[in-house]
Amino acid sequence: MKCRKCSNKAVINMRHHKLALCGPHFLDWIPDQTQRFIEKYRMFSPDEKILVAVSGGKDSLGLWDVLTRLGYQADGLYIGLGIDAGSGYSAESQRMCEIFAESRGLELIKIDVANVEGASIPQAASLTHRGRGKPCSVCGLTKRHIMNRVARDGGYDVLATGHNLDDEVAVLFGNTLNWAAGYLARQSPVLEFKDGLARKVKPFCRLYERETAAYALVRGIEYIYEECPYAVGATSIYYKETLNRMEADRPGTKLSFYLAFLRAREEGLFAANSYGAGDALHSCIKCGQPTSAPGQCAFCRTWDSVRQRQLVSA
Ligand code: Q46
Ligand code: ZN
Ligand code: ZN
Repeated sequence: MKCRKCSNKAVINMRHHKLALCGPHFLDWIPDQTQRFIEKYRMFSPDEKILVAVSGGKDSLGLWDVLTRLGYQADGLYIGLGIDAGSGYSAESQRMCEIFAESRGLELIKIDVANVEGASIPQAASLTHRGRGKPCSVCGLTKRHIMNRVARDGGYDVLATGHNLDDEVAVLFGNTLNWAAGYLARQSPVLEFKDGLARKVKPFCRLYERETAAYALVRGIEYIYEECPYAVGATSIYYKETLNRMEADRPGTKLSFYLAFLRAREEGLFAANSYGAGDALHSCIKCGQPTSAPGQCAFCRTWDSVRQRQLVSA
């Protein structure tokens, strides 16, 4: 297979785009596409300060790389979850982020959950019995809170995550199977949050996972291959496998499913389920972050109960 642009040997064939590219042309194509999506969805402008949430994986480090190549001011945020599970997952993912930042002279903010909150994510999950033996519910809640806090305290305009098309389509598929209209209304490449929260953006949302993986590989980015050990058996992985089978039979299925959804959303299909002006959020009385009910937010309630249980069991 030859590169469409120069006839050298192609490193990737993107059947859904009917496009094969060599290494150098593919390394240009990914930032070009990303810039197009940034502009199309009005994610941010060159003078805005971006915080990229990095996990040490190919998507988030690839995104950080692309944003700095495009000339944006982007710092990294690594959240140490304290997940070991025999594989040293958190230690290794942190190491990948550090290597990446140091080799490029970039600013990496590191927040260790156990240091700041007094317990690692698995410890907190087992103390609160939240999430039926899996720490994902405490983890998601905690990551969201810390990202918002760091973005707010650091004066960042935008919070960028490395979600790729496969991630977005798996979420969309799950929400569609359940007709979760509220979630469908909120799934978007850009989340404009009021109440002092940073805007959330996903500049890789139209890139297949295969493409972000190839980018990291061709670009020589060192990243952690393993997924978090708690991701095993997640429904989202089952959806991804199902969608991969559909994509193999009909290239472009995932992209057209996602784009058709965005069009329908744009045309107001879920407008009735969006947050309206009447759904004003409250400020958490403890941390000040927005919350749907008056009083403490879910993060503060969860971590207060973790600390109380630690005292009881001490
Ligand atoms: S939520 Fe669950 Fe992930 Fe947290 S515990 Fe691991 S799998 S990292 S996106
Ligand atoms: Zn080429
Ligand atoms: Zn709070």
